[in-house]
Amino acid sequence: MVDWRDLGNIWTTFKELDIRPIREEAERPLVLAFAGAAGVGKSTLIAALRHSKRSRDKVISPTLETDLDAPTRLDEADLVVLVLDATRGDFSIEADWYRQQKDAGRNLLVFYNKMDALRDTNTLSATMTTWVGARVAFGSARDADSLATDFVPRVIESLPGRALALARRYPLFRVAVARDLINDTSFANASYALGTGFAEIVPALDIPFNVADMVILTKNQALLVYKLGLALGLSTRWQDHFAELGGVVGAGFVWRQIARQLVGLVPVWGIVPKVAVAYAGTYAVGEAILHWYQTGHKMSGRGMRELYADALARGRQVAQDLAARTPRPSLPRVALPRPALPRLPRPRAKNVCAACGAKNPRDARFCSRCGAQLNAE
Ligand SMILES: Nc1nc2c(ncn2[C@@H]2O[C@H](COP(=O)(O)OP(=O)(O)O)[C@@H](O)[C@H]2O)c(=O)[nH]1
Ligand SMILES: [Mg+2]
Repeated sequence: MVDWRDLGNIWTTFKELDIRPIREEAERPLVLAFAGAAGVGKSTLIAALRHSKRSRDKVISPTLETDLDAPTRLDEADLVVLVLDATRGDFSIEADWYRQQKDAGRNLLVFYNKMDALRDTNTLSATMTTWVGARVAFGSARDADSLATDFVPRVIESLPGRALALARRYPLFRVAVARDLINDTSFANASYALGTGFAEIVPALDIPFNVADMVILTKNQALLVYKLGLALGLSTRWQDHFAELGGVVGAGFVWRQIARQLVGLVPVWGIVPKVAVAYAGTYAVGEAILHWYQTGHKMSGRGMRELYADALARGRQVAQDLAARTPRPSLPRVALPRPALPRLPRPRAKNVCAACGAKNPRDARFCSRCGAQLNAE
């Protein structure tokens, strides 16, 4: 029996979840390999992947580093990154190597490194035809920001379904993977809320959800918290998440705080507030956790209020977009008898003189300008 005071409480919901498959996926081994000529920046790139601002993180990230002439143990790799030094113009050795590896069925990504040192990008675009059909990324292994914009999303795309394991082992991917998780779950909750029809306010809670909604939405929120914990490198035991994250998101009763900001708008918006709250409640929890991970501090009360306002603004936008995209039920077409329209006289061609081109009244038989005979109708 659901106790309404427990509705929306992530920590109570946790106990009912089967988190084992998620944990197993996050712990499944994942190996990245970096291949390339000497000095292209493989070791620098590997160090960047492992780097974590939070010193308490001890990350075990299995990587292989190999030259092109001695490709060792690449079968173990889930993804092989071919690292190029963008300042060198000739990649013919790399091109041969790439074709061999492609034929061997390997999962490959081409990375143009040292883009910061490149003077002339024209020489580079000429080499692009070598990698037709491949995933290609550009950046600088020395600059984490440049890696975040291109390299990070390309690697995530290259390893579908492996984002948790990737982020867990290689801290460089953590924020990007966490953001994807937050956005996907918030959007899924918004879609769910849209699908379940009109808002019903739960009287004791001031929340535009019914009991069944709350159970589903909070379950998704709890799963998000657990996945975020895994992606950000926390322990796989949910009890530890409770200790770490409990203080960060409170009792998880974010729905109510968010819903409070909506007071008075419910009658005007119809379905929108429910969908917006479903999005915003999930988004705020995720962002609060990410903030804690990035800064090491719990968000302040003021920070939380700002976060709620931002979350709700996003939620409103998503709700409106979703509602606009949902097809309205169309009425069946009924064949009605067409009313008979009065017949109007058809406009007739003007009476134009074949000899001089002058226009004449329709009933004229001779041209008023040149006197020639007009074609009788
Ligand atoms: N300008 C620049 N230098 C880099 C970059 N990445 C690596 N390097 C430098 O290139 C040299 C070789 O790097 P290293 O990682 O040891 O190459 P490896 O032999 O492929 O492992 C070092 O001096 C690095 O500092 C980059 O993105 N930009
Ligand atoms: Mg090296």
